[in-house]
Amino acid sequence: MTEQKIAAGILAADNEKRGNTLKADYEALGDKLARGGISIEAITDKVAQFFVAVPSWGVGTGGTRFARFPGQGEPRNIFDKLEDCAVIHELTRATPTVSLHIPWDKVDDPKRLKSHGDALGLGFDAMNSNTFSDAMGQERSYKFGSLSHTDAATRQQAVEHNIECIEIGEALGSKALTVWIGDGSNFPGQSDFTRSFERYLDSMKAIYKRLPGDWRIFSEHKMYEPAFYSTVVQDWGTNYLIATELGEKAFCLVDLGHHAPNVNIEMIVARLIQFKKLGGFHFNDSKYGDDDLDAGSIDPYRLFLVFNELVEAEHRNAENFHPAHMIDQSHNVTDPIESLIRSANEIRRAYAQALLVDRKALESYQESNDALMASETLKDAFRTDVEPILAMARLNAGGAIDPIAAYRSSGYRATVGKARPAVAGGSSGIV
Ligand SMILES: [Mn+2]
Repeated sequence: MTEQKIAAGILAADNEKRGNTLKADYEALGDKLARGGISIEAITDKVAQFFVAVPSWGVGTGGTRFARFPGQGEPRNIFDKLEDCAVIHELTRATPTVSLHIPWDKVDDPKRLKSHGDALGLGFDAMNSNTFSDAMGQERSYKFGSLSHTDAATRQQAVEHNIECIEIGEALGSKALTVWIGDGSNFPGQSDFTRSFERYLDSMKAIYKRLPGDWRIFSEHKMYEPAFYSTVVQDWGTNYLIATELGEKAFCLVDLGHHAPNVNIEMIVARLIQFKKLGGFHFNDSKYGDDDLDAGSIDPYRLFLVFNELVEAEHRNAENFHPAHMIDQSHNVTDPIESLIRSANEIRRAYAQALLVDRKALESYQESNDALMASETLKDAFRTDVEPILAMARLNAGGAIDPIAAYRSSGYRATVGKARPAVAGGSSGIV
């Protein structure tokens, strides 16, 4: 029996209030879609089967380089974090797994963590290593890099840390390791591009060797930051080279915030799918850089266009296509639980809208070079208000018609605020 963090009565009462309106809206949308030959039930079923992992670091308040403003009832450790993640899944029914970060979520006994997850109905998604900051008591510093460091012993330490992440993940039932490094340089001439990339590849090969047969390894590129002049894994081209050099269990992870403004991310996604190297996503949104804002909060059309490529690949049964969906956000001014609820819904919204694209018509407009109608075909789908589909998918699965309203009426934040004393620090960050 799964332990419930939100009282069943509160959820039922909130759903009861909204049930009739949802039924009417769902029927109206169903009629509209049926006129275009689309079954609303088929779309609702697909949406209900679409899941995204919550990052453990996302349930704590984030921060910027300037300050961190802790919120009420912040999780003190990974056990508290899992409880917050359970709330998100209970209400959205879209987030059954959590992505952990080591060492932030390191515990003495991973089996205890696994049981805690089981009790809450949560599984474990990709493990994330951290060699972009120094852990307490660590022998060698990552100030000048980790997997690409000039010093062999520092590289070895970073390799061993990644192997430890795999071992913890094995105990938890995870099947993937995500590697993002902060390695790079701040000044022209500071490091040799070729030699540092060679060292990185050698280190990754050592980690890859230890990867269990049914695991995947994801490398995540990022244009800049923390290094401001050059970054070892700076773009999808380098990322593709890594995945190709390592082998068939290696894939590229696309973090939506890790590109220059205006970069055509959906096109990068299409290329990686075409060459069978798309590993998955870190969803978030941004205005300027790696802002880690809520998915779809700045540019929902871009999120839709990314999903348009994913649905297109699904539609044509693209080979080796099973991307991992994960959120990677940092919440500075909102209740992290609310931001993650909203993001999970926005990601499903983009998926639902992309499922509505008339692919036959689109292809025909593309072939006949009808630019306007091709563009309108996408906009038609994007303009459709799919909220009744999302709400019905949640309701059918035991979730909330309006998850944020149900969360607010539950008083969860105030309750944990009493049980969890305020902490000054906190294990969250930007990755
Ligand atoms: Mn990321």
